[in-house]
Amino acid sequence: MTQQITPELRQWIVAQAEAGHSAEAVLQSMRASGWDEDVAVQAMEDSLRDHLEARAQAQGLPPAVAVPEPDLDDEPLCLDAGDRRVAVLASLAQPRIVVFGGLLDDAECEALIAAARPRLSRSLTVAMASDGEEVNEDRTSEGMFFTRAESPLVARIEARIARLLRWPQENGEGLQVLCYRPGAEYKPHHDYFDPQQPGTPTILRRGGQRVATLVIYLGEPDKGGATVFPELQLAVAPRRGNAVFFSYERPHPSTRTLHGGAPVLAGEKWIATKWLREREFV
Ligand code: PD2
Ligand code: ZN
Repeated sequence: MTQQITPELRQWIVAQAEAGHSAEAVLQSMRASGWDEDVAVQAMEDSLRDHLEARAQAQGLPPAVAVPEPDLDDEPLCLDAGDRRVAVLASLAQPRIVVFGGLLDDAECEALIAAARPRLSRSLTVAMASDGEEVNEDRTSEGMFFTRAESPLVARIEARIARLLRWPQENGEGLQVLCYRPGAEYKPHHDYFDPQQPGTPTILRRGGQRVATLVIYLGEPDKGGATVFPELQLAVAPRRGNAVFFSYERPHPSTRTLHGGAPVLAGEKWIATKWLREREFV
């Protein structure tokens, strides 16, 4: 017999949480009144998620959307990315941040750098106010974009990322390669497009919002150059072949995904960034 999750049950779950009862305690009482464990867990997850979302929207936040998410359910040490196994080195649930080890091998990093190097120019950021691109003093790196599946190497890496993050390859922007020389940095920012800016509706026509970022380290500096999350006091070391992933379910600072590239102090830092959109990026 299937057990019905009624509005009354949902309200009861929310009331328990608001009264400060732990998830474990609520689950225990549901089990004691005859609820199947899986049904109870699902009912709790759905009720609390919907309740929090209603509250967020009542406060004027933009709606939450689905985001890419690697499969960390059984606390794996490694994930199958199709043609490669990728290590899970660290993860944070809220905001969702995952550090991966060995996403690319040394030869792949070298090949991406070699293909990008002759095409570098001073990085532009999307100029939100005018919907064009402009040189930005907050971003003192040099960069270039590959088009999607531009070469067999780029296509292979994109397929690996799609499998790892369980997000369609066509929802990705082209890989961007950046080089930071000593002194270069990327000041803290959010990667989503600010809904308040006049240029944003035009940008969103190409596949909706950005919902996640994967920064892959291709070349290590000798010192400095961490990817930093100032609100979390988290710094990810830029080790070659590793990557940091983070997602943001709404274009709002409440996601606490403010992040930057700390100044390179010695040597050169090379990265490839993959930004993931809600829908196919055209
Ligand atoms: O280079 C980085 O660590 C970095 C920091 C912040 C890259 C990006 N943002 C990005 O490409 O969005
Ligand atoms: Zn960024």
